[in-house]
Amino acid sequence: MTEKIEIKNISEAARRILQAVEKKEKIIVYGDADLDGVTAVIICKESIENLGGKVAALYFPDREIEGYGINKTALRNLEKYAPALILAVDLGIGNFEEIKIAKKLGFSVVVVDHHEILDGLPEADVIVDPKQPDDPYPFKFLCAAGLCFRLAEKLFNRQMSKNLRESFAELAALATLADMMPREFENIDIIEEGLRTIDNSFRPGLRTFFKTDVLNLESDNFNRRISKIISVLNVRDMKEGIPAAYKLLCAESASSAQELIREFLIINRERRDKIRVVTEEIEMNIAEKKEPIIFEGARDWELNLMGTVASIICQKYGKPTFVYKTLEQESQGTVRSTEEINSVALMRNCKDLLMTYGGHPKASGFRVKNENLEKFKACLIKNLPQSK
Ligand SMILES: [Mn+2]
Repeated sequence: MTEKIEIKNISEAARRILQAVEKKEKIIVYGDADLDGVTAVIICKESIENLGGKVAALYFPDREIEGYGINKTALRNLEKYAPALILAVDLGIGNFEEIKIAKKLGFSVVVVDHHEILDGLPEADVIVDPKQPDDPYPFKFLCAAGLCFRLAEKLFNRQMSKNLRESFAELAALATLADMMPREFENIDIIEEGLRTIDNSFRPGLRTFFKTDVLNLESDNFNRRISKIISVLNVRDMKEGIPAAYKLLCAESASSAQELIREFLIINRERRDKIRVVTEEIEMNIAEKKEPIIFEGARDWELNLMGTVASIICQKYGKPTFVYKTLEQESQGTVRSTEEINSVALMRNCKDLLMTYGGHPKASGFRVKNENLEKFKACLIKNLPQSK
């Protein structure tokens, strides 16, 4: 039998985590606060616990306050756990400086990410990211939860219980859909496997969507229900460092799950109104401009709306769209781009003007000092691939 090609370093990551479990090292699971990150964190946390390990802390950076990824505020908050193993999921691949600091503080760092590789790799102990140029694994488009599902398979070495596997597949399926990964190859398998059991999920936070009329759906269209579930789970609400989606997916009873869902539906409605206001403001701003990109920001926009707003504008106008919130010293922004223009590659041309940047070709982000905003915009326009 031929040896199956593996995702680069996935066995190494599993080995390092198992070692931490065995030696009773403290483990911190550190993930992005979006649905992909949250589900990736849950898969890792429950894997470690089922293997007899202890998770000392979970950490989700608050984008409004700390920004994206591993950041200095977070490291200051986590310093008290060192020495410990940080398992960073759905982020980390662009955190060169921060991972260096983490290592100095006494942390080991394992990164499981699926974002674009920037200029080289951070100095983490183990890096799993299928976008690494020398990763032989043929499929490059697993979401972070999908990668963690594969990592869990390694951790359990075919001894994963049926229940656990079903539950992880459900989470990975939702994340694959929510992160809008291409529906091809392995992703199709994950989606099919996960959606097969989701209506009977052992998680009250999922089962409740099917067993009650909490969504108020007149029709019983399965696909509509799934996209409704994802929109509820996508609610950007963070309390005491825990994202809403985590609370719901880990809810312990049907009644608490129902209560949370009702709360999130209200938050989502308010959010939709806010999105409409910002979108209209941008459309007025750009009405007179004839620029090849859309580059708009303000001080009073909420950072957590920027992604959705940028998606709407980008789709409507067909131009790379940079939407940012201006803070005291710097601006933080979200990018949505067209099929033709890789936003990460475009920003790479301007990286000297940026504090950080990264993400996916069609969806990414950046941080820039306010004094460099205009230069950054000019640089982007200058570096646009010439079309037609
Ligand atoms: Mn992701």
